[in-house]
Amino acid sequence: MRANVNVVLVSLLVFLAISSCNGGQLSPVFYRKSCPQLGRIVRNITWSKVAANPTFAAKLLRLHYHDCFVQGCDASLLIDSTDGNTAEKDARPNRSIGGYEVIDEIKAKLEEECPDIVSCADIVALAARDAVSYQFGRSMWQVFGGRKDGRVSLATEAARDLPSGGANYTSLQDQFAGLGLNYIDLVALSGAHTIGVAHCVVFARRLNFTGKGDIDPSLDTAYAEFLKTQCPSRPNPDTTVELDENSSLSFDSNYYVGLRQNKGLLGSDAALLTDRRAAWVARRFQNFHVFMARFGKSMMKMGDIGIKTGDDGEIRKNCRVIN
Ligand code: HEM
Ligand SMILES: *[C@@H]1O[C@H](CO)[C@@H](O)[C@H](O)[C@H]1NC(C)=O
Ligand SMILES: *[C@@H]1O[C@H](CO)[C@@H](O)[C@H](O)[C@H]1NC(C)=O
Ligand SMILES: *[C@@H]1O[C@H](CO)[C@@H](O)[C@H](O)[C@H]1NC(C)=O
Ligand SMILES: *[C@@H]1O[C@H](CO)[C@@H](O)[C@H](O)[C@H]1NC(C)=O
Ligand SMILES: CC(=O)N[C@H]1CO[C@H](CO)[C@@H](O)[C@@H]1O
Repeated sequence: MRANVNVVLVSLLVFLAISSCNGGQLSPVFYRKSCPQLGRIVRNITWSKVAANPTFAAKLLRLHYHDCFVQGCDASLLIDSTDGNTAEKDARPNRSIGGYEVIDEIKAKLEEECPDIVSCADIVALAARDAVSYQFGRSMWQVFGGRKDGRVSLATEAARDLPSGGANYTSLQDQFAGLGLNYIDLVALSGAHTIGVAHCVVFARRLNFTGKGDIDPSLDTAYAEFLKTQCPSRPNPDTTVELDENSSLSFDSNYYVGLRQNKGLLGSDAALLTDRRAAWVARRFQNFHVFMARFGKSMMKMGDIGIKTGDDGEIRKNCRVIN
């Protein structure tokens, strides 16, 4: 009798854990019958792309984030602008987004193997997971399927919905909360900045804080001097700096180590230390296993934002064009 109660309790907890992750709309077995080779195809192409060019990991991860934060995870970010419509991808915060060609290649292969079955939004979620996972040789979190592709993509919404690199803690927390993400998700997902780069213009203000050539007091002084050598006052607009110094190709917890030394590159990174609870979480995430477990969970929550199902969306044939 006691054992039965335990079984029921455990099943209930597992059920709650799963359903709280997907809002009940996405499924871990969504394509099991309709496209069983999906996982293998996405992983194969993503891994070979990242193996050939490790910077794709950051690009594909960021692609999924930008997609989900604007209009929900519906691949609206992949739509190309047309004569009458400036799409999300051409909005200012999107300028340095990349990885579209990887998604195109995966989609083309899937249209050969299971035509009209797999949404671009699900491909983006899978590719982000696989891009990060390549270095570990196994999938680091689960991706559920069932997202439909959206039919709208507007530059104005990208500018409104994506937090800026200079955002303070209050506005970051508000923007995340509006999407169902709490402060732990905010700290965990900011850890994505353990890979990739940022352009000088994004953090230039921290090196000339009040317009008198002074640096942002929340920035480590030696690090600020280093940044000034990388980003002179009129930098080449293409110049970039590693978000996680000396470790921008390795998905690890070094971001949190640097953050606590006031070497978070973006104002939004540094802002995490201005809140007591967030700073405490960031400290815990210096442990890679603690960070990674939560990062996967938060990615699943992020992958659940604004899901479109049924007639709210479509399965695009070409990820760049609405059917
Ligand atoms: C907390 C709010 C966030 C802000 C304000 C923010 C802002 C930025 C900015 C300004 C850049 C540099 C872009 C450039 O100069 O090219 C960047 C890069 C990046 N962001 Fe974020 N981000 C945030 C959250 C996230 C999240 C949630 C993810 C993914 C889960 C993410 C993943 C990345 C990656 C991987 C890069 C490097 C891209 C590359 O190297 O191509 N960011 N972010
Ligand atoms: C993986 O991709 C490569 C080339 O991109 C191809 O040669 C190989 O057959 C693929 N393997 C599987 C198992 O799909
Ligand atoms: C944070 O930024 C928002 C938006 O820019 C601003 O309205 C607010 O006053 C700022 N809060 C603090 C505490 O600086
Ligand atoms: C700092 O900003 C001010 C005002 O925008 C500008 O006049 C000055 O040249 C800048 N200084 C440096 C070192 O970039
Ligand atoms: C990164 O490497 C440079 C050169 O080796 C070194 O001076 C710097 O301290 C390193 N930064 C960190 C955070 O380890
Ligand atoms: C994919 C991409 O980079 N799209 C656009 C982002 O913004 C720049 C500059 O505004 C455009 O040149 C890109 O085509």
